[in-house]
Amino acid sequence: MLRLFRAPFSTNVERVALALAHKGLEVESVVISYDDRSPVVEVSGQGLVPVLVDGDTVVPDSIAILRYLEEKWPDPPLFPGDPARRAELDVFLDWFNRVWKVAPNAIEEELEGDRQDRELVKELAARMHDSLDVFERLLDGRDHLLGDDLSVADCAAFPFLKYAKVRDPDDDELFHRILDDNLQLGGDYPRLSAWIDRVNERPRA
Ligand SMILES: N[C@@H](CCC(=O)N[C@@H](CS)C(=O)NCC(=O)O)C(=O)O
Repeated sequence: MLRLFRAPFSTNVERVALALAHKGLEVESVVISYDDRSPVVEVSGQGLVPVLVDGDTVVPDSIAILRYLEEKWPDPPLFPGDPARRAELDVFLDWFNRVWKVAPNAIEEELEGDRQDRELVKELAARMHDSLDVFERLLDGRDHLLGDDLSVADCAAFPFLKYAKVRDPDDDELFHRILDDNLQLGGDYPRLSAWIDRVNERPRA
């Protein structure tokens, strides 16, 4: 049985939970609290979730886990078989993780600091809101971010973009409030709005 180390409301865990359910895989969950990461440190040598344990194999990092799942359980697929489409997916994942996420992470850092640079926060917030156009255009004429079918792009982006529409009332994490505050759809972005509903209906492991 696969074991998944997870924490409540974790965006990066939800990426994996969507992928596991899509592939019909079940996991035994080990739910940790951020106040005590010792179980996850013990198994993986670092304190972040998700971590997947498959027998003797320990895989930290959500995207590495998604790649591992695809390698071992390729059907139903979450990565395209065609090399060019696959390269496009790699570019999207890299952009999302290393470019798109910069603004909300930087706002969080500012808000947690002693003195806030209000102008910088405003600029970063505008950058976040402007990015909604990119997703709206990616969904032009198709149901998912990189094609008609669900892919790893949807699993990776949905747990962050969903805050444009949905937030559990018990979820009060600062990072998630930043997403909620700065991704409001305001009645626009019909394709993005429908995509959030579509992916949100999917099961999670
Ligand atoms: N690059 C890692 C990031 C993992 C990560 O930041 N996980 C968050 C939960 S979404 C975490 O464990 N946070 C604990 C903390 O920072 O205190 C991944 O994609 O899995």
